[in-house]
Amino acid sequence: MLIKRKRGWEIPEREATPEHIFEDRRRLAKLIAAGPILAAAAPLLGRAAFAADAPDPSAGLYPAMQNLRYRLDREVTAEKNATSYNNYYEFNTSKDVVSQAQKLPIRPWTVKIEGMVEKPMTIGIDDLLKAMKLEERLYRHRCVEAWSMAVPWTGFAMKDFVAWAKPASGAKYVVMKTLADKSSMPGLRQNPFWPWPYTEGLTMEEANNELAFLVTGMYGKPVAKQNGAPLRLAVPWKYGFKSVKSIVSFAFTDKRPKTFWEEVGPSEYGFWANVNPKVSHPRWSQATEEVLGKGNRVPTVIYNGYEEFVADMYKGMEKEPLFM
Ligand SMILES: Nc1nc2c(c(=O)[nH]1)N[C@H]1C(S)=C(S)[C@@H](COP(=O)(O)O)O[C@H]1N2
Ligand SMILES: [Mo]
Repeated sequence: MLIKRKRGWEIPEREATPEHIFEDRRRLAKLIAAGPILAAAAPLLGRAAFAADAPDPSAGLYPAMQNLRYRLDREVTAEKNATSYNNYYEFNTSKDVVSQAQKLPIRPWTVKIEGMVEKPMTIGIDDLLKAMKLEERLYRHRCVEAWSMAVPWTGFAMKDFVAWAKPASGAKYVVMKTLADKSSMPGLRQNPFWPWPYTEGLTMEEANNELAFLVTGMYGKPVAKQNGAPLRLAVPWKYGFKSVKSIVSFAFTDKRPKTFWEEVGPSEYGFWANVNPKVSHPRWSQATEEVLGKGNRVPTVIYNGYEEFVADMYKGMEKEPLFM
């Protein structure tokens, strides 16, 4: 059941003023503050600024109604933390990717659906958004580096996307890839021997699990570039590296893919990557986690707290190599 209710994390300005108007006002204020020296350059500057953060054509779709089935046992992470402490290695390997990520070209953006499907196709992101039903979900996120957050994602159920894509009955996995664009992504040049594009995969059973979510928004707005605009995965019972960003293709296959991190460090990263406090990563104990923006550590729980939704899928598999 979907119920619209007021959310604590919405800041008052956003309630009163549509986002783009608010942004335009801020930009105008900045130009005015710059004063007469910039007056001559203003038309030019104005245009450049507009191109760099042009209004997102999907902005009107947000906020979407919250699905109250998915509840948190903790506070939502402050937006400024979730959008400024990021892993996005296509830009750089620090947590500070915000400024570089703004160069990510998110329109036009097309998504390929290929492999074992009834009809392979390429679809524009805005057409895909029209075909899917958006909702908001509050999800936990646990990085294998032992930090965590809780985010109001907006997007659509991956199982609805799978049904819509119509994979062949023999498909066993879905493989997702991130854009790999050398001109806008400096990380590709810094680590040229890594197996770009970033690749992740799920079994069909995992992709059809009700929790698997394809994200297009966060905090009641289109998802930020540094968080994986315009389309990223959220699989909250798995370590964060499974949640592939800026997806350009979904391929259905009967062969288990080699994922990006399995290829970079097979002794450190597995295909399953289910959150498990009892299995340490070679470099990080997984017993506890630091909550972003809070500075305290809390115990990590099996499947990141989503045991009731996902444990059945892994019955009898506890001995799998790198079942983290
Ligand atoms: N394409 C791509 N996807 C990625 C990553 C990346 O470097 N590149 N990092 C992963 C890791 S390790 C984590 S923890 C999450 C971080 O998502 P966030 O920046 O939105 O918190 O994205 C995941 N998806
Ligand atoms: Mo991560």
